[in-house]
Amino acid sequence: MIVRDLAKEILTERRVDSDGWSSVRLLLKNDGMGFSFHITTIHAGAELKMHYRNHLESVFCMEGTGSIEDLGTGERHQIRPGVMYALNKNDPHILRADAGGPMLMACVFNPPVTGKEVHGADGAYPADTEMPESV
Ligand code: 9YT
Repeated sequence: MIVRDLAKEILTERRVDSDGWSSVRLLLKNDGMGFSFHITTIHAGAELKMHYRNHLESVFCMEGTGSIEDLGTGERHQIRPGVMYALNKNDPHILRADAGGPMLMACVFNPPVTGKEVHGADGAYPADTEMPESV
């Protein structure tokens, strides 16, 4: 069994900070679960263009409000606590947090990320390889 405490792990190398977000990767590839599990904070007012070509991702909003724009269809969906989105088609998207405060999200990636990935210039994480600390 694996038991981890966010309040402790936030102080370790599991925490990754990048432009507009920070994340604590509570489960990674080397935990052997077949997915990774992250608690991610999207900073207030952040606008993040992403395209996970190599990963499927599901996200559940626990705190805060914002929106997600599907760049394939042009649809924009409101995000608030209790809303989940799944990028089941590797959908390119823009995630926006409202200016009033951050969004707190629980995120699952399949295949799992391995460690310190941050988004490349194309908004993706690389396919399953050992990652540089930043790109
Ligand atoms: C909400 C969202 O896009 N989360 C992505 C996960 C986070 N950026 C991370 O841990 O890499």
